[in-house]
Parts: sequence; C-alpha cells; structure tokens
Amino acid sequence: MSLTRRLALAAALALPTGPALAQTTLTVQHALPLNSHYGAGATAFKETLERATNNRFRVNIQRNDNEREMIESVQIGTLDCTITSTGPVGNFVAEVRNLDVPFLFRDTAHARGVLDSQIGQELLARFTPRGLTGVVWMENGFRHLTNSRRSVEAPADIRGLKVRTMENQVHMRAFTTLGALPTPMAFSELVPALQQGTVDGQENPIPVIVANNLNQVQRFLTLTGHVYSPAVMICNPGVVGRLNAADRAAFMEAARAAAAANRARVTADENTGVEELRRRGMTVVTQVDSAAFQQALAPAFAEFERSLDGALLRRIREWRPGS
Ligand code: EAX
Repeated sequence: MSLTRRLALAAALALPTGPALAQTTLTVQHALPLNSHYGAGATAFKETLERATNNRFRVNIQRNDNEREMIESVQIGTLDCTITSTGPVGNFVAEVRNLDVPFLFRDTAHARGVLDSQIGQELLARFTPRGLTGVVWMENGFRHLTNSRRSVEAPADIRGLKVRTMENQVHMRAFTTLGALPTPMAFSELVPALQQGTVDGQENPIPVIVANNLNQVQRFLTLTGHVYSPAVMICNPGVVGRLNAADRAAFMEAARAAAAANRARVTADENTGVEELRRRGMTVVTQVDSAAFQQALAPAFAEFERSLDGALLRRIREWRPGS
C-alpha cells in the first residue's frame, strides 16, 4: 500500500504511520520461583520496560534452573536475557571469577558498592568480547552452608562432607581446601541429589533456601556467610544492539529498576529468613568463627592471588565508599 494511501488510512483510523506499531517480546529466564529475589527483579524489569515503551516492548518471564544452559542460550541467541548468579559465569567470562573468592567482601554494602563502582562497570565490559552483554549487577546474597549430617560449628566439622557447589572452580577449590568433597552441579539437580544422599549438603543465600524450601531436605544451617554471591542480568548483544537511543534508555531504566527491586527483596528475605527456617524446623548455628574459616582457607587464598587477578582483588578489598 502506498505511503499516501497509508497516510490517508492512518488519518482515518487515527493510527501512527511509522513502524512504531511493531511490538517486541523479550524473554527473560532465571532459576528461581517468581516469588523470589530474582522474580522480584524480573517483574520490575517487565513492568518498567512495558510502561516506559507503552507496551511496544513486552517481557515474558520464565523459570529455568540451569544457569549455565541459560547463558549458553543467550550467547547463541536462542534466549534474549537471563538473570543468573555468577556461579557458572566464570566459565564464560574468566574475570568474573575474582568476585567468587570467599570472604572477599566485608558486608553487603561493600559488595554493592564495588559492583556499582568503576570496578563493576569494567567487569561488565568483559562480557562483550565473549558474545554476551553484561547489563546490570544484581544480587543473590551471602552464601551459607546447610547439610543433613551434623551441626557445623567450626571448619573441622566440614571435613568429609559431600557438598554440592555451583559449577564454579573457585568455590570448589575453597571447599576442597576445607576438606569437604565438592560436587559441582546445576541447581536443577540439587534437590534430587540431596534427597538421594548423593550429596550431604549445599550452600546458598537465605533467600534461595527459603524460596526453594530446602529445609525439607536439609536439617542443619550454619550462617557461614563464606562468600558473597553476585547475580547479573546478561542479554544477547543483538537484543541490546537493535535498540534505538530512546528504547535503550528505557531498557537501562528497567534494568536499574530490576536491580533495585532484587536487592530490596534480598534484604527483606535476609531479615526474616533465618527465623522462618528455624520455624520450619532447621537447627541453626548463628555464632560462627569467621576468622577460623578464613585461616583454614589461607592456602586457597594464596593460590587465588596467583591464579586470579591479585591487583583486582586488592582493589576490591581496599574499596571504600567514595574511593
Ligand atoms: O542463582 O545454583 C545456585 O546455587 C544458585 O545460587 C541459584 O541457582 C540461584
């Protein structure tokens, strides 16, 4: 149909004339229930982007509890975006492994500050050469140990425990150093492995333990806080590359809203989750000698200084607000 006839028709129907009609649906996958800190982030992303673009962009949220597979799908372009922990990310973007070093971050404010700083931006830029777009840092939380065998109160209590870890070499090295037997597996395999006794324990943030009812397959919780678990929104470069300036601004506004909603939910879950897990029958050890765990990990720390980026680790440790 000619432009003139289209203009006449559009005027008659009061419809916009350009390609603005086109609606784009983006699929965002993550590993947790919708009622979770990832679900809160994904929902904020959806609501903000749809509102900011008058529904020219729609967001479809799906659950897929295999984070490595989601990242691969984003890389090959069969999935638009994923919200994932950094668990398997180091296998795609090696520099991110530096964030997975145990006891690297003093507390949540330190972690969020570093990820929102120049350091965080530099690390997001390392996704691009790997055919991925690192959009925004989000949060999983500080990880704690659970198991079904015994109450863990000191590093020696971990010896001999079969512990599921994420597909993460840094975490596996740390647990081996503590004398545990780490078994890497995707989140999708965790509950059956705990039920069948393939592994005795696992480690995750309180929000994940609560959202997935891991109290049903684990008896003991120790608040080790042994490592901060960042999360990140990763998208296919084509998805972001196709956006015009206005849509890219809306997209980034939505990504920031996702990170804010996600972090707020982690804080809320961490404030109520331990009591909730106690109420559900778990035996909880809250007083943990963190220095003893750090001392026991000294050989691993020495190796990380050599095998990872020692200068970056120092920069992260020395980071202060305003620095
Ligand atoms: O990102 O695999 C894990 O233990 C992660 O913490 C979980 O998938 C959420």
